[in-house]
Amino acid sequence: MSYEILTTETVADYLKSLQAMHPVFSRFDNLEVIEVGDGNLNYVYLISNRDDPDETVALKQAVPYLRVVGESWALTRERMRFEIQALEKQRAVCPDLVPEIYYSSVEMSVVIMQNLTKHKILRGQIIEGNVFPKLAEHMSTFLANTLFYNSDWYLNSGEKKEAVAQSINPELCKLTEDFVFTFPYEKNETNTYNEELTEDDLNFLHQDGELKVAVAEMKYKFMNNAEALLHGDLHIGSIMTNEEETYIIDPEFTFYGPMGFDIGALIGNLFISYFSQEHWQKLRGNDPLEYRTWILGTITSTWNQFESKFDALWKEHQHDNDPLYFDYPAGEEHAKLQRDKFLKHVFGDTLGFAACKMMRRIFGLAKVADIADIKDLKERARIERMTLQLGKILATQRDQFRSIEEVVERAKTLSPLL
Ligand code: ADP
Ligand code: SR1
Ligand code: MG
Repeated sequence: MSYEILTTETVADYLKSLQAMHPVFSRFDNLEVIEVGDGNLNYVYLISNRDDPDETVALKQAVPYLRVVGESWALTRERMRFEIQALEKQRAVCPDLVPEIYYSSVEMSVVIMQNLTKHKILRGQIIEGNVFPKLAEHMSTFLANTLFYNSDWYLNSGEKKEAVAQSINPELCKLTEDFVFTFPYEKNETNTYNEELTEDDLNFLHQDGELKVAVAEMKYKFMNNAEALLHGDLHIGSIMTNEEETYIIDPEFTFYGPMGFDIGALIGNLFISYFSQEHWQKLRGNDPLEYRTWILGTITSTWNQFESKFDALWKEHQHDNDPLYFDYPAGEEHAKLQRDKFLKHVFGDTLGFAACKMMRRIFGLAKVADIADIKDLKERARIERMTLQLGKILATQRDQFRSIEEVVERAKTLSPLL
């Protein structure tokens, strides 16, 4: 079928026309179709049989423009090809953490996948103050498996280069280069921000030489360091959870980039949650201590578990590609030195990217509800300033922190737990 933009009216007929949907739905004449896309780019429909709600799928379609801006901002539909490919690769190494794909069509820019009916977007859940005891365990597994198995530490030289070639995603990389690493740090017409922020706040981000250089360095790493296949947009709006399970969705920004970009996206967003929960918990009459302790514990444990899981995978496969390189009496010890040094580099990158991902949400076009939904604009500005401060510290001092615990302590000095 040649490309056409689906609507709530046409989705049911489209599903009926697909052989792959016949084992899923027993009938197509009583389907409920709801559009739930709350992302910046695409349309997502949840479809279920009114007679048997277990017969259900989620259908995502890319349109030839950037949804958040409108048709005036053209964007090819190529992004769906990358999303399908990344979902398949991620599910291959994390079958319990990525939705099952039932059908995909590059021509229609469509993916039809498991409808996560028992899960909700993590950002909303965190704003509501819900706790997810297994989040760090699941996210550290996702990060360790996807980053390790899609890197040179596992793939052989030819496989890796072929994979890089298949994953060049120039349009969406350019969006990140612009909206994460450039526009928020300059007087750009796309920027929007809280009217309570002052010229001093703007200059804090726009005219600090050390910070500008640090952000430019992170952008250069993003553009050049093809370390592993990334999710590419791993903020807490790309995670669907309940108490038992975690699913990672929406990898359309995927490409071969620096590992710390994915880890930093998650950790940076959790720091935004930490700062903004000071407001949300008090608004609900709660003592913020317990919930914010859980957020900081999740940050700490995500990094620490990622580090040990990645190290274990690497140790297991250390000799696969180069069996002779560390084949001598002190070889195991030297291999460990190599792993430690690389993971230290990933840690520094993680902090630098976390910083950029946090700061972009204050002045840039794309906001996050944790902060943007705070109605009291003075209170919102206070939290935004903390976010900017931690961002500046992490970007400029990223290679000086020795542990995630130290970073968490630094965040607590800006916003004490109580
Ligand atoms: P975009 O690419 O536009 O950012 P997302 O992939 O983030 O779109 O999806 C937008 C919304 O659609 C999500 O926030 C979530 O509410 C819903 N959604 C996406 N995939 C699924 C799924 N597999 N099951 C249930 N809901 C989903
Ligand atoms: C203008 S693109 C806005 C953002 O939406 C996506 O979720 C990415 O984070 C991107 O930067
Ligand atoms: Mg999204």
